[in-house]
Amino acid sequence: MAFSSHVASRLEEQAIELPSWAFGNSGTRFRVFGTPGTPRDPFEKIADAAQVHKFTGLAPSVALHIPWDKVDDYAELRKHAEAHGVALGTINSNTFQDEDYKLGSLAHRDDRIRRKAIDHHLECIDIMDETGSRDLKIWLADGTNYAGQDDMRGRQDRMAESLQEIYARIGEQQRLVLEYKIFEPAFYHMDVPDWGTSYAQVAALGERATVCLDTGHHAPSTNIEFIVMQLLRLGKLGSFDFNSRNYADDDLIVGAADPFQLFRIIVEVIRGGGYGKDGDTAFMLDQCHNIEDKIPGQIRSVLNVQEMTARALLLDREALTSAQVEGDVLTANGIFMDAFYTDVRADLAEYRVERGLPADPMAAFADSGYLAAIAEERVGGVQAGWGA
Ligand code: AOS
Ligand code: ZN
Ligand code: ZN
Repeated sequence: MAFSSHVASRLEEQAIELPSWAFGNSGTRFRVFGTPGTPRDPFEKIADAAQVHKFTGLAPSVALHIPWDKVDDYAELRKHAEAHGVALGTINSNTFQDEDYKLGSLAHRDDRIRRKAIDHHLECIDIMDETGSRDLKIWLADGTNYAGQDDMRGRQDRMAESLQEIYARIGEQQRLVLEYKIFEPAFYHMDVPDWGTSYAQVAALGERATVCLDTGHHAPSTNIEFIVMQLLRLGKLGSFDFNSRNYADDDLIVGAADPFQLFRIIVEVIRGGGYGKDGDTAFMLDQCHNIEDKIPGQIRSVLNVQEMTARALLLDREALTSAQVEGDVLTANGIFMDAFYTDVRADLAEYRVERGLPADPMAAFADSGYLAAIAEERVGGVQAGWGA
């Protein structure tokens, strides 16, 4: 069985943005393991990211993190990316690695520090103008560790003011995307802990401000697909940071821990009009490869997303709707599960070959010798690591 032309053409609409930081070394607070051939600069990170696109056709853009990916000439970086067949994507700001930000950034009590954090975001927007990026993604580490440590209401008000100033500088074709996270690094309260807070903040800004949903940023047993449905319903689901979590913000390979959850999420994205040409919800990865090779780790990730998207596209919505109308609980659930349990791997292999891609991108990349080549070439310099 091959995919229907409808499913095949819907699959062609899929584009997944890769995080530049996935190609640098990372680990836990206990140890960061290096790999031979790890990129030393943003140019090498982009060259590695381009490999993922080359072998899968799924990852045409790369997100940057500032200042980790700071360069002197962004036009040159953009040209370099284009020469490698990819584009520069979302610009991620960083207000969590500077001594000044110990007690917060956009929500800080001290005007000087708040000014510095706002200016950093304005600089990120200048960079977006040069890289041609659409989205500024803001994730704030702001929060407190102890009850009474600071006035939560005052922090919320200051954050709103800071965001307003940043939003005022966002171009007509650009968007501000605000990510939320339940905890970490702050352990009593985060200033943007949940989708409701992110929604309230971006709704106050305007149309070009939306929410970023990182799948690893929720309490255990949260129904994430419900949040996806609600944000799409409200027209505010700007993007995903996809990854897998077993315990906290694990940043493991998407679809590894719970493929069924990924399937349920994608079903809602399609249902809500956020998928492909229908909408503008960006699919991004936010992952770190602590012990596995990074490029194959990213290849596996985008393939996992594609596999669950194919299954979600197979859902018989007409039959599902009639079962729902009939109130036939078990038939409705059975139809849903049938789509999830469909093995699409052979069809995807055929789909790829028809488009000039390798049937098995993991094997083709392994055979390409790229990892051995970069291990040999990239001698000297300092390997990029999480935070650089
Ligand atoms: C942090 O937990 C968030 O997921 C952010 O998206 C962050 O910018 C990214 O993970 C890089 O550290
Ligand atoms: Zn994230
Ligand atoms: Zn995270």
